[in-house]
Amino acid sequence: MQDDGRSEEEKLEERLRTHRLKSDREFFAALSPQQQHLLSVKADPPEEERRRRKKREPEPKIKIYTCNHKYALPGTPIVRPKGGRFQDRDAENAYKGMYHCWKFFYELFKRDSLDNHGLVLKNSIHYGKRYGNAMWDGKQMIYGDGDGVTFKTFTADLDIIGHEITHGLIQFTANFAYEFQPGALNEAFSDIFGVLIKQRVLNENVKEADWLIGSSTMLGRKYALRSLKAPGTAYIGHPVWGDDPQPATMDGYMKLKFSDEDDWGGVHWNSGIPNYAFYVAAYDMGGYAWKKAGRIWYAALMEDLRYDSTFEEAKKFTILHARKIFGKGSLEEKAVIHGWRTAKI
Ligand code: ASN
Ligand code: ZN
Repeated sequence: MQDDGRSEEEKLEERLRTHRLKSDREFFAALSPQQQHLLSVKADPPEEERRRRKKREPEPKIKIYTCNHKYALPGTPIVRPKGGRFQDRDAENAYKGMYHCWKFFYELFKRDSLDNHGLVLKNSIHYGKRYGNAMWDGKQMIYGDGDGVTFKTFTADLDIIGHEITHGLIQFTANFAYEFQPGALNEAFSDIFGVLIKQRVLNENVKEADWLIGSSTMLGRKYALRSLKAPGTAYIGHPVWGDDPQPATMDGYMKLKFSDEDDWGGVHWNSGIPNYAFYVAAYDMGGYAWKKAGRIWYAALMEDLRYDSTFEEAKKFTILHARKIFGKGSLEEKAVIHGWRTAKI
């Protein structure tokens, strides 16, 4: 396989951050909401807060920082000119992306930010040197610029921004462990809301949408990071990554170890299975996926799913919510059952 041209140091920095991510997330996930607040960006000063309150409708609170290609977080704050836009394209992408994510959860579900209490959405761009990842680290968003060979900037896809912010939402809600089946659910719900946020902005129905994650960020016209419509086909014969290993059905479940190299039990691979169940269910329902299937999956995430939930439980609770929202024997209930059955759960 071809090398992506980065130095050993750059690759090690990348591995270090990815490794830390798991323990950082675990640390934050174990805190109470009050403790999490102590460590998040402080709310606006009273004057500004009062002004906002008067308007009654909450607004997203978005902060952008630049790491200037260093690894210290959060970096230097940069401010969006009033009535204008950021000159830095990544700053603008991150800002707009956050805005769309916030609006998605507020307009559809009346949820004001990740904690439903207007948590400030903090974003650091230009993280590290040619850093090939983006993430929610437990308290903020981080975006690398990519190596320019396999990846370009990680702010290029709204579905990636939506994926990462959904990790934040999950931390405040179902709080899935980041390993094995709950880890794969963590990944799948992040992919699912990632694509839904994008589909809603583009006003695409289930047939029009491409159901891909990272099609702009991963360089090469034929390549994306993951496909919810056809897991295992997002990239084939990629010069660095080879073939997409994601299974779409439970008989292909990858039994992997609890280690960094094994992706903590294959959380980014086995997510193909619940991703596919969602896609099939949404496709059966037709129309806009965020209106019905998205609503069902959101309700299960908010009300029933937990730290150690399995695929079986995700199935059980999404069926339950389909029935609760749309009625017993409804087309929507049948679609959810069909989705999980197609994924062989
Ligand atoms: N971008 C990755 C994700 O959000 C970061 C990671 O978990 N390794 O899943
Ligand atoms: Zn993820």
